[in-house]
Amino acid sequence: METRREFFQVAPLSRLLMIIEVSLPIILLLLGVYHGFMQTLYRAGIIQSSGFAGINYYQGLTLHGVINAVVLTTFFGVVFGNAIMQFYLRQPLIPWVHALSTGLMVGGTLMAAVPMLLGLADVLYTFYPPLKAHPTFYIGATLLVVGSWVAFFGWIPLLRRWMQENPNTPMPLAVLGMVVTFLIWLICTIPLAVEMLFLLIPWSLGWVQAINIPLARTLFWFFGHPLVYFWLLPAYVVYYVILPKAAGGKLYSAYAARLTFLLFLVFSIPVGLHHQYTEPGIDRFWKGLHALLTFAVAIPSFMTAFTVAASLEHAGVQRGAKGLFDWIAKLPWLNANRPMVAYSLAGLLIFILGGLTGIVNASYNLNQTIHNTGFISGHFHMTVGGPVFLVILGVSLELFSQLTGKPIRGRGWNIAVPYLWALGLYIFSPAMMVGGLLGQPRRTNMGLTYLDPSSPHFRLDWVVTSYLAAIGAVIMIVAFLVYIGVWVATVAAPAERPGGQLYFPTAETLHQDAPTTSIVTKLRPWLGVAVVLILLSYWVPLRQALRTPDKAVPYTPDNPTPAVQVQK
Ligand code: HAS
Repeated sequence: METRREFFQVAPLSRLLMIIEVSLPIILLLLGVYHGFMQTLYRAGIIQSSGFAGINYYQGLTLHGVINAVVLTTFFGVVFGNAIMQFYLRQPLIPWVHALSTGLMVGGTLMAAVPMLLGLADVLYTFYPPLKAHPTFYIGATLLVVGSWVAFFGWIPLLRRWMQENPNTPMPLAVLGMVVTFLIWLICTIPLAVEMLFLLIPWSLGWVQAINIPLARTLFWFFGHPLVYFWLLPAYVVYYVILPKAAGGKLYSAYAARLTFLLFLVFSIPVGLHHQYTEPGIDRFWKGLHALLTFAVAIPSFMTAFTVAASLEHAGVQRGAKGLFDWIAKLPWLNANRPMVAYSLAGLLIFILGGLTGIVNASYNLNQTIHNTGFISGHFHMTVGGPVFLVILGVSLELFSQLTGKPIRGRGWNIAVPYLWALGLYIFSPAMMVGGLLGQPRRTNMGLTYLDPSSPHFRLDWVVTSYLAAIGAVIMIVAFLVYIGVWVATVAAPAERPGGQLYFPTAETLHQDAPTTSIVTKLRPWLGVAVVLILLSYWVPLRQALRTPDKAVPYTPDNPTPAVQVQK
């Protein structure tokens, strides 16, 4: 049973590195969020170019996607993991490993930023061919990933020592959640490394002229879907470990929570072909198998919906709720001293629609209707832009406050952020989804002729959905600006306690936790099943992709992204 613990004092070097890890992505986010907002104004025809200083549609979209979906999430996964490991394992990080990891991540990010800002890497956050970037983009992205691996490798000796010292205690739930998150990350970034080292980097350096596009895309999506669970699982750690306590109750079942994380380890990787249903060269059987496994990966999220709702209901009852739904009203929605409740509840409410639309996407036949339409943007903003983003914002501010010793300022404003964001997103995303169902494209740089009543391509219904999406985006940008205001006020506040005192409120479990003999306290069997499933589901598709002949895609420094040039 997990009980409340005292804070853990972080060593000075790790404290400094963690402040960098938590602050740098928030600073970059100013650029990332700005370019997202510009996309919506551009798509509604309110502005004619999607950014300042001549930044074009694809460049702005690349900055938006790479900063928000890749840089922010990777830094957050690492700094949150660093905090969880130190707090629950009660050990400091290994200083040189921590310094190496942060150095690689910061260096890699800056290296990738230069070509993006110069317009030499307009390849979007999905960066697969035929779009091509300057080599420094790929090398920078690779260093960012390697830095996150180093962080993970640095946790293993701590974990081993803890297990030797606590042989009869199951791994703390938060630690299990983060270890599973990074195991998924480690496995799924291996195909990405292969794509980078053997396909993309030689091709962008001009060492080879031709590239196997289906193979590169299959390797990318081998990484690309598990990636979303690398984003999601830290949020689940917060929902299972912190939220029930902050809401005034207990975790309904630690056993269910452990099983959830382990099921993600098994099912989150062999599903990437659901992004490639429409691509030729891979037999339908394998796409069908991945569709089936995609439905399987929704099961741990359904379990989470049940377990978290039951924990919240318990919290409501502890706070005096009587009837069937009274517990909802009794939750501390507006308690400014427990901001993680507001950030978590808003994220969960968004994820109901975000998750359900994922199941629509997974259906082989429904996918034919919505693939590459605005529906997909609607879906992923309600997942990565909803629960994931809000947990990142809430926890980053809390970590910054703990690391610097500065109290969070503007607490009332702070809890307005998630609800405002949710309101904006509940306008933005459904508008994108309805637009998608009406045929509105997901990404478009085709002159936006649908906005011009004199054009034969004019579509009034698309104008309406584009404007609604822009209205939602205005509300979201207001929420983000309020958040930045709270952050700046916090930075400006004088420290009130020594910096580096980590503390996570930790929920006890209502039903007994699993004994150490239980299968849900072991990692190896689940890892074994995961590897077998990956081999079974990817062996043939990769062989099929390998058979495709390489295709020459012209590359010159003036024409770094040929497909974009063609569309223009
Ligand atoms: Fe997805 C495309 C299928 C989850 C992100 N997804 C994307 C893309 C992104 C993305 C970024 O099968 C676009 C990639 C690109 O650029 O092309 N997705 C799924 C499925 C799930 C899913 C089945 N996706 C996510 C998550 C993401 C994410 C999570 C980010 C973090 N997705 C797809 C498919 C595509 C796709 C296809 C490709 C489409 C195409 O054609 O291109 C599932 O994991 C979802 C399961 C989730 C649930 C929801 C459970 C609800 C919960 C909330 C409970 C609420 C409570 C509140 C407790 C079943 C846990 C109660 C409280 C009160 C107070 C009342």
